Amino acid sequence: MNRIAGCVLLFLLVVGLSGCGDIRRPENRPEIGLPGSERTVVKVDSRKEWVPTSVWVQAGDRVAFHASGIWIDAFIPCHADGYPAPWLYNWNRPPRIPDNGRYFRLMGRIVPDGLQPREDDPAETFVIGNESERTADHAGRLFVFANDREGYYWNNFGSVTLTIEKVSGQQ
Ligand SMILES: [Ca+2]
Repeated sequence: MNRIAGCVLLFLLVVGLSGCGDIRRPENRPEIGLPGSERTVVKVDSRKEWVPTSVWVQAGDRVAFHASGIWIDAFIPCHADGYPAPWLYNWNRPPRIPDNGRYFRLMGRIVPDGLQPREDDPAETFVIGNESERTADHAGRLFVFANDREGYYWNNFGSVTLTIEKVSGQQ
């Protein structure tokens, strides 16, 4: 038995050192391939200020988004289009990205270096919502999030499911 256990340990050690057990996709490889031929599904956790996706785009790529499901901000259930909250804006409590009186809408940002941004940039952030399309004006990795107020993610519940599909662009 000791000999078998030794062989198993040796095998695991060799596999671990050689990286054979690692099937993760390289971080700098595009997940989406030919136009319209592939799609990616991402679960967007409402409690996360940044949700990285495996989607990398090139400038000029056009991407289609479709979100489904319900998430909850404190006691307010809504879908990926969020909910109108002008009273919070009037109270000087807008969300991270000002959004015409809305709260909790699904937002996206394409980040050139692929690393989680340290701070928000409204000019670089765009609305995804339930259904939309977007043409990337620069290359990068797609990050998404519920547009809540900073520091108020702790009282969020649930997630929405986002399907991302490249409809045109480079391979
Ligand atoms: Ca909240």
